Amino acid sequence: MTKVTDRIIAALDTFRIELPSWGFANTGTRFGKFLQPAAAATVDEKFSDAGEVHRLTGACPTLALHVLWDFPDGLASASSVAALADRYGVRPGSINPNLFEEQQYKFGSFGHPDASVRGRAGEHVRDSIAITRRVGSRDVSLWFADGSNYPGTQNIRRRKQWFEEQLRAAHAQLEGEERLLVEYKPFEPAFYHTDIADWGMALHFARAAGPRARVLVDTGHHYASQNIEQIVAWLLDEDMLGGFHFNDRRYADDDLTLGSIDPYQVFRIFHEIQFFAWETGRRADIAYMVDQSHNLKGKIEAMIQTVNTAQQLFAKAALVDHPALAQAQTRCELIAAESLLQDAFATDVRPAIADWRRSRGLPVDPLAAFRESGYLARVTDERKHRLSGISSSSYA
Ligand code: RM4
Ligand code: MN
Ligand code: MN
Repeated sequence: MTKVTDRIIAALDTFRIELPSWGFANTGTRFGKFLQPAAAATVDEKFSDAGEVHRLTGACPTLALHVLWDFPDGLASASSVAALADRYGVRPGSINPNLFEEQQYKFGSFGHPDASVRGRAGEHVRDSIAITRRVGSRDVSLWFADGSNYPGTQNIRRRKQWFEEQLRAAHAQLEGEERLLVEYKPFEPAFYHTDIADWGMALHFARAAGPRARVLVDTGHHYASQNIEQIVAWLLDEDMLGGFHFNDRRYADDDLTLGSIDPYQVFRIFHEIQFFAWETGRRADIAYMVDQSHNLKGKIEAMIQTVNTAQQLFAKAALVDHPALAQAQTRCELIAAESLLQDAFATDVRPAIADWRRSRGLPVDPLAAFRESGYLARVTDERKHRLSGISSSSYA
């Protein structure tokens, strides 16, 4: 075995990607949905589809779940959801509370000026932590739609303080290894201010919450051309990087397939993580999650494509010669340093990934294996009769 193959195999053995349950369901844009007859409608079907992706890729043992959509009876749904894990070979992953869909959240949740709404939002997060524990998961992933649309309409400082209070109270509910992940987003659905607009605010709130809170970086939640790998490097150095929501974008929060627009950026993010591990001897505890919902592509195929791309970019980043890079940086040898990244990025890692798959008893081409498996035809047949009853007019 060559050294390149060894490095790639070692990297892939540590690399696990969590898929989102909502990525298998019919979703769309604010203009409408294009319904797919094979889309999952129940949590059982979402586990089944995720199980298929894991069976073919060997890299996706957990499924991110959404409290409102996947636990219709809250905590009472937890044991039936946990049972699906045994059935489909995929464990529940991060638990995502929903603090944005109900009418009461029109003007916010943790940042709502009405204390009773804030209180109910806090209860929902408390329930979500209980669900997390009951299904044997660890991370509670918080994303807030909170913000305002017009200057002067909200007290930004008060809202910040309410967030601090609520996050501290939520953190106090954690036990053992459980973590709170705090996600930021600069705009949408609020278009004047969002209460957690960037990584600095998320870092502040995670610290205010308590020692088991970390920042979640959604790659689509930045202004155009922002240097995301620098944010990642800073969070690593502060021991505050909790996880990712991966997707790609060209304009805003486009939720396109990972690496479809700018694969070099994903590579640079993975490079910062692996460079950190080499330099410090510590592997950061990072939840790699996908946050994509495919409106046009086949959902399961798009997930397999995503995993494949993520593995390729992670493997390429594992090829950067770290000692040589450290030396070139110290000596300010710019072209030498830059070329170490470019050479790794240009390496064709597909043969080594194929070796890894073969040695783990996985199909060498998971997408082809999926197309040959007959799974899509089977579930299309089982699920298509429901299409007529589903509305195509709303987002979720
Ligand atoms: C947001 C964000 C969250 C996701 C919601 C529905 O843009 O990415 O992670 O849960 O969308
Ligand atoms: Mn996200
Ligand atoms: Mn998003």
